Amino acid sequence: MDSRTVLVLLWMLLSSSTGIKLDGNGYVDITIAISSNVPQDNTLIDKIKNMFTEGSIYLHQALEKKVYFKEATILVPPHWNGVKFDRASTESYEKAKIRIDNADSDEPYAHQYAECGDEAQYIHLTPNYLLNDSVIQLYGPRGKVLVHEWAHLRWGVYDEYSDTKPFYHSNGHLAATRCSNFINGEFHHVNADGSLQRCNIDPQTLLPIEGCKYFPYKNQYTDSSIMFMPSLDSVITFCQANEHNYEAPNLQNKKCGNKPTWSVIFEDSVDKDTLPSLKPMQSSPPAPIFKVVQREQRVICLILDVSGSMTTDSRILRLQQAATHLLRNIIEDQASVGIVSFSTDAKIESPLTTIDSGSTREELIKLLPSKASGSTNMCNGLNLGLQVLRTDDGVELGDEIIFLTDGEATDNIDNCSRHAIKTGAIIHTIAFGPNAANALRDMATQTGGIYFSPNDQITSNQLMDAFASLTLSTGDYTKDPVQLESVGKTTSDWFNGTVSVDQTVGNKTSFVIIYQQSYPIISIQSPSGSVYSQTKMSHDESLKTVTLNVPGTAEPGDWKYSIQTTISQSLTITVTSHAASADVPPIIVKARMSQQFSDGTKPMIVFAEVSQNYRPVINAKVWATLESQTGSAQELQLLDNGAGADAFKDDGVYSRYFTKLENGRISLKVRVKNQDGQARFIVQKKTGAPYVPGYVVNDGLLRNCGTGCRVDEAFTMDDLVDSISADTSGLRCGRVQLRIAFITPGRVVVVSWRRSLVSAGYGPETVDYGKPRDKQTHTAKGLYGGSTSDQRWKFQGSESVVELNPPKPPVSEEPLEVGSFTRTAIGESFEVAFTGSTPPNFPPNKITDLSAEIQEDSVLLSWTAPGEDLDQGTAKSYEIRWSYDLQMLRESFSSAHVVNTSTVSPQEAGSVEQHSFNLSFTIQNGTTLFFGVQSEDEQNAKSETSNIAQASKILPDPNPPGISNPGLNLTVLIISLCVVAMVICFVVAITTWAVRRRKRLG
Ligand SMILES: [Ca+2]
Ligand SMILES: [Ca+2]
Ligand SMILES: [Ca+2]
Repeated sequence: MDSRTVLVLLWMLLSSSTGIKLDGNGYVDITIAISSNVPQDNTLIDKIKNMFTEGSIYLHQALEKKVYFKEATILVPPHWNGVKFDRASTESYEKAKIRIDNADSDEPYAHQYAECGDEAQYIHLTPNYLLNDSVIQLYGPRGKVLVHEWAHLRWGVYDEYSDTKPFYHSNGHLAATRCSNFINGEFHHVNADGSLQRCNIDPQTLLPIEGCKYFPYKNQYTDSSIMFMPSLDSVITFCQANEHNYEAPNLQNKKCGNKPTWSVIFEDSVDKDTLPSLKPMQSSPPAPIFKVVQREQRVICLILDVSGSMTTDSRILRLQQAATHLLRNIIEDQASVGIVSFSTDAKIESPLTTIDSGSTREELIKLLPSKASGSTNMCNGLNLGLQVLRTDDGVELGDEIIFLTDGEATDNIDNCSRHAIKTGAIIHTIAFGPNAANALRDMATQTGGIYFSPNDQITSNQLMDAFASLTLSTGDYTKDPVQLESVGKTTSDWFNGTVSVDQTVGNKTSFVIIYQQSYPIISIQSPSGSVYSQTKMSHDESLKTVTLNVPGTAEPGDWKYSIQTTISQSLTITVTSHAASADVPPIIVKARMSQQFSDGTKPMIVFAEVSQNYRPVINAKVWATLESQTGSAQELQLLDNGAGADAFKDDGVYSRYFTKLENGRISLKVRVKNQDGQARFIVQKKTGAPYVPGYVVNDGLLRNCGTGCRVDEAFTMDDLVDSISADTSGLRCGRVQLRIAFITPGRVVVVSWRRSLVSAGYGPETVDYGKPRDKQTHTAKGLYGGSTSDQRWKFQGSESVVELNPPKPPVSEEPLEVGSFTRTAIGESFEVAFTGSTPPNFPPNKITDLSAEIQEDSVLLSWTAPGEDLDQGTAKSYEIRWSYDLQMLRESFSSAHVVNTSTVSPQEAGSVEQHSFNLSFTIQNGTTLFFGVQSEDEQNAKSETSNIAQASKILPDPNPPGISNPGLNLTVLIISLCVVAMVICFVVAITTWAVRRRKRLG
């Protein structure tokens, strides 16, 4: 093993040791943070505990008794009092994977935007969701909803329901988007007054029109799936291959290549190496152990390297400039700060001092070291810093260290870093220059700190950015600094620009200008034209820094700065502000990479999230700059288009692949602008447990009707395979229900198949359900026994009884204009180390938004073009294939029918591609076809197969079933409802048969 491989393994080992992990069968290190926006209510703590205790039992049940919640920590806000909470250690709001905060809606969700199988960002729950028990009715038991959200968060699976495509056609039949295939229900339209109406069918698409809802039967005979509807009592686990609905147009199929959730959890998730071999627990899991902790005012020690090498490139000056910015504009009031410097020896420059005024800040700034010499004994510095942190209360627990150094340690830092990690302090590390020790990164990763590796380019302003981002949010973003601008230029004349102050910010606004050599001429103009000249700014000659603190709340609009220099020098400007109002959270930007380390085998993705109070900001212009230690920089525009690297269109998360990898440490900086005034706040449905409109509680079983009903019979699978019939003699009302049991490896699944065509007045009769083995007999017409006359079938008293849930509280969905704004943000630095000697060639990205339409006999496919390298450049060619069989296309793309693409030449990545073609035969009405696309680059590297698009040929029906007709009487209405329900049941039966057949063949 070479040293690089060791480094990679070590890094992977260390990175997996942070955040949530599995300790045997139990999940530990789960942090649930309550935002400081939440007023004190100690019952919230009990509700969280109950949710996890109940969730642990569901989790255990869902995954074959393999896992449960073992230990969790609840972080309460600093202002909660009256109870002695334990002291928080490294827990923080921003790193917590479960966040409790107010939002526009009480809908629980997981903030998820990575690839299938990747961990999501966090689970969001509102205080009202936890406190108000009426929501249980809408979403299901909290413990089970938690397992649903946990599956998003931990295993990167997606929802199996769809609000946008609740219905689809499956070979001519209408089906509900659901998993398992054996979930049964009915379609109803709920009127404004709460009455039910049958769903109207769109004559063009033959799909129910908007407003039609799927109501599941309260009693189901399948135990999956939690990602579809956790509120159903029988649902306790995830969809496995034998019940998975491969065709449903839901996110799980789209994002995960039509793979069942169970398979993603066991084969692709972060737990894939552990779960398959984990032994089920012999007994029921013990209740989770909870800790409730609180973080009070920040206690920070700056530990600063003043070794001889800090004189290189005037690093010591830049350290002073950036630390001054931190002390003057970033650290909040009431925080305590100590300063330690180290080289050969270490020295306390300032003991812990509580910041209570501007003058305390200036006192601390004066104590920053300004001279550098000697060697780099990091342990001396680290140990003295820890000592300073103990001076207030005897411990370092929950305190913070900002450790800055520029080089390799003279001593062995491993000797002291392990101890420092164990103290429970949060350690942020800034490894200045290219040679800093890896232990610095590990200290940050393992203590919930932030790791930065700024380079020496003055104009990239990275050290200022690093210090400016060392905040520790409590979830109340009105208290945190917001960086509006950070930019630099080397010039011998003008350095001009505009910074937009938007409505959400303006308080404590500062412009900090740093020059390299000689004091330039500076002028700053407010939107209404007031000019701030140099006399209104403060100038620190030794720090080569000019500061303008705008008094009061800075006027919203475009602020213009003009800086003029007569000699060639580097200049930077940093603009920071705070919320304009205590009750309007500002627009914030978070930047991150999909991985903190890459060996080039898996593409890296750059993400920037633009939001305001959890609302996405869309249509903004977002650029990322990725800069290496050597100063080579790449600029990428990040897109929110739902194609390539971007998981969802218009979710305020802007993404792009980072393809031009380079060995070494790389920093990430993002700039955001509302360039053409198009940016909007929107309310967007996130991935999470579904709201259930209601249930069919009387599911038409014969036991519920009057005299003359029969109890349903149980049938075995063999009965089903040969023929199904039921003697309905004596029946006067209701439906016939058949229960079909079949055994899959490991469990018994009971499927119900209902029929609703008992006639009154025709006397005893045998209803032939046909032979499932023969697909042809199962046309919709066949189901009616050959009759098309509605009058023939009458229903007496067994219509569905639907229990409606209260409607979801409405949320304003009006997109709001954002107005001009600018933001900059940096992400943690990351590292690239190729296993081979050359950078890898990436194929075009997988197409994720392929859609298909059939009109007459022509097929129209649309998708977003991938590039030569993932989502950049232009791919060489496309290969389009289709099949009648979805599974066949998924599993054996190259043997599916090929479409001639010789005339199609790919456009540049991000363009809209459309290709229309005729198949060489007439497509039968009702036929469903499946399509997939692969792309190839110049080096013949092939992309993964796209998402599978499906299209059905539907001839418009001049008399579509269910078209609204006010003259119809109630009986007919009910029949129509049941007709729809029957078609669903029919699809179920076919699937059952198909599963059975596959099993036999297998
Ligand atoms: Ca302390
Ligand atoms: Ca997006
Ligand atoms: Ca390529």
